Amino acid sequence: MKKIIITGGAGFIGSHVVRRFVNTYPGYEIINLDKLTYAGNLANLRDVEDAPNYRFVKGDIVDAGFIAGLFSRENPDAVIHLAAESHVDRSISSPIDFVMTNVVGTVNLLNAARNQWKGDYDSKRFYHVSTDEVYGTLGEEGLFTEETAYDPHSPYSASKASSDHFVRAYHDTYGLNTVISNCSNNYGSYHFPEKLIPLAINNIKNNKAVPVYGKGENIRDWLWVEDHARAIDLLFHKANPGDTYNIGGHNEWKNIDLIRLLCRIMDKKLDREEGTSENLIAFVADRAGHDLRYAIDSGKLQRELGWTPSLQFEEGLEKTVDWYLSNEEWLQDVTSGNYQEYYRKQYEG
Ligand code: NAD
Ligand code: TDX
Repeated sequence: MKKIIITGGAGFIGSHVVRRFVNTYPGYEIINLDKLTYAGNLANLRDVEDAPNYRFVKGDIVDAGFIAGLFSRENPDAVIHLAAESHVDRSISSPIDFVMTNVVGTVNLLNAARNQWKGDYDSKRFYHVSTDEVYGTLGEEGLFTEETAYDPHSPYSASKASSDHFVRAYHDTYGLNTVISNCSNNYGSYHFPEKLIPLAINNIKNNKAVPVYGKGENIRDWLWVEDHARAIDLLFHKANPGDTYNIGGHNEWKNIDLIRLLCRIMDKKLDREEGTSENLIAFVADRAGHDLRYAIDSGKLQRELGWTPSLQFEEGLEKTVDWYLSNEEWLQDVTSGNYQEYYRKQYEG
C-alpha cells in the first residue's frame, strides 16, 4: 500500500492525475491536498470522490505548520506536487501570490518531506510538476532539451524556475529522492477558461470577441492533458532519483492558426455557417514579456520509457470542444462570480 499526497488535485492537470492514480492503482491511497483557490474545483473529481482509495484534504501549502502536521499525521510515501498559481497574466498583475504558493509553498513541502522521511529517502519520492516556460523563449529554430539553460521572463515562469532550483537543491544537498518534469501547454477537459483554448471556446459559444494577443504569431506546443498524466505516472514509477524529463506534444501551433482551427470546429459543432466564428477574432494589446515560441524535445522520455503523445491535435481539440459543449453546468459554475470580475479587469480595462 502506497500513500501519495497529490497537491493541486482539484485543478486542471491535477484532477486528471488524481483520476488516473485512483482508477489505475486501487491499492494506493490517494490524498488530494488543495486550497481550492478560484482554479480549484472539486466538481472536477465527482467521478472518483467516493472511491475507497481517495481522500480530499483542504489546505494551503504556504502554511508551513499545517503542512508539517499533515506529513507527520499521514506519513505519506510520496508527493506529486502540482499545486501552483498557474496563469501568466495573473502573475503580471500580482507576482507576490506566485512567490508565495509556487516558491514558499514548494519549499514548505520539501521541508516537511525532508523532516518526515529522514534516514529513509530512497524508498520515498518527491515528484515536482513543472513547465517548459522556465527555459524562456525560442527563436524560429530549435527545441528545449533537459540541458537548455533556465531563462524565465514572466513572474510565473520565474517562480516555477525558482521552485525547480529548490527541488534540485534538496536532492543535491540532502539526498531527497526527487523527480522534475517540465511540460509544454496542456489542453483538454476541466481547463479553466482563463487560458487560451477554453476561453476561446466559451467566448465563441457565447458570440463574444475572442481576444488574440499581439498579432497571434506566438507559438505553443500543445499536449493533451491525459497524455501528460500518463507521462507523470510513468516517471513517478520509473525515473531515477534526481532526474529531469521534458514532456511535450511535438505539436507547435501559432496562436492565430490554432484559433482559426477552433473557429472552424465550433462552426461545425454549433451548426453555424463556415466563417461565422472567425468574425469574432479580435487582436488586442500584447501580453507584457510575451515569449515568442515554446517547443519541447521529449526524446529522452520517448527513448528511455517509450512515451509518445497518443492523440492528434485536431482529434484532441474536437474532443475538447465536445466536452465543453456537453458540460454547460461546469462552465457556467466556473465563469460566474469572480470570473466576471477578472475578465472585466483583464480584457475590458
Ligand atoms: P490550475 O491553476 O488549474 O490548478 C492549480 C491547483 O492548485 C488548484 O486546484 C488550486 O486550488 C491549487 N492551489 C493553488 N494554490 C494553492 C495553495 N497555496 N495550496 C494548495 N493548493 C493550491 O493549474 P494547472 O494548469 O492544472 O497546473 C498544474 C501544475 O502543472 C502547475 O504546477 C503548473 O505550473 C504545471 N504546468 C501546467 C501546464 C499547463 O499547460 N496548464 C503546463 C506545464 C506545467
Ligand atoms: O486571451 C488570450 N489571448 C491570447 O492570445 C490568452 C489567455 C492567451 N493568449 C496567448 C498567450 C500565449 O501565447 O495564447 C497563448 C497561450 O496562453 P495561455 O493559455 O495563457 O498559456 P501560456 O501562457 O502559454 O501558459 C500555459 O502553458 C504553460 C499555462 O497557463 C502554464 O501554467 C503552463 O506552465
